[in-house]
Amino acid sequence: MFVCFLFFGFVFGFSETTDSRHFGQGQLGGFPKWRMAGIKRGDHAKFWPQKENRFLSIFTVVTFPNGGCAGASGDNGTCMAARECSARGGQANGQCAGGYGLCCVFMTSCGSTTSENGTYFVNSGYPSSFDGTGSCELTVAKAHPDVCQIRLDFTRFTIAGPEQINHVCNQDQFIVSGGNPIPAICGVNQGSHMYIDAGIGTTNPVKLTFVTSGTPFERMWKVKVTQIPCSTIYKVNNRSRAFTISGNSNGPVNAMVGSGVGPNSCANDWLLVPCASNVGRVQPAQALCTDRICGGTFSAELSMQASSVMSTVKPFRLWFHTDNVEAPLDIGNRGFCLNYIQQPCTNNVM
Ligand SMILES: [Ca+2]
Repeated sequence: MFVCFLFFGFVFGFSETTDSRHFGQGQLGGFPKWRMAGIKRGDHAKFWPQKENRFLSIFTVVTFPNGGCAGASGDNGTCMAARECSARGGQANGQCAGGYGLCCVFMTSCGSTTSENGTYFVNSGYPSSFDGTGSCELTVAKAHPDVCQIRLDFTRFTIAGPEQINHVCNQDQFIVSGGNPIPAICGVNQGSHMYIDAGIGTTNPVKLTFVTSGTPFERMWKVKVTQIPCSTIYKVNNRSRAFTISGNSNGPVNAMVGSGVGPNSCANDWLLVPCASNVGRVQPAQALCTDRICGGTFSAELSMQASSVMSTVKPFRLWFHTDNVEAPLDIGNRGFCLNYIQQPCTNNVM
């Protein structure tokens, strides 16, 4: 089937090196590899520090923060007293705070609800695989009204992949509901992560659901669920200025395109989408398209107006080129993120 490739949306962080990468033939129904700027593992250790007292004797009081800790199993947990860990449904997993606390790991599976930051959501029978059909749901309630994002880290994520023709997840699916809309994904996504906008204040809980169906398959998942307060620096920033690849991007910058000379061409850093054109543009007899896209606005034309971009060049590939030079104009660049869909041309997206 003849299909077009449609690119839209963004937020993608990157560390620049001299590089030219291509992101080819995306596995629709799989999940694009996202890297967000400014996020580190373990940042949840800064999550609402509290104090826990433990009395050793009448005269000695030892206090330690309920910070993040590395459990003996390698899983991350929260350092707390044994009785608190037990009361909150966690499992002690090694010591922390110089032996005065226990690293409390929260791990749960189908049909449960959690409000514990850093909970692991695993398949039934984990660490064994799961080869059944049905629906496995975790409800994530906010640990605090100030939470407005949830990060999912796919420590393990293997479920049946999409069908081979239209790449639709028609057997297994991982579905996020209750937050901002996210397409269902499937296949192998181990090592990837996902952010969910959970809204401000007390909102409906986010639900994470694995639906398994079809032929027998050895499935396994272990998803770390981290709750991110709105005020923290490790929250993914809003989508403004979310496409900034070249040019002085500390203020509004138009789209820059092509490899020519002049201030509006892409001579340093760029995305390359073969023969890209804006969706909705009335094409002249001689089709106009560009390859390189950079600047502060995502569009295949010189414009301050962002646009979805399409390409009909197969195989579908996306290159990202950088030149290892940031000063003076590229220092404020934040990178990019693209959503994409494969679109049958019978849909006439032109
Ligand atoms: Ca550069």
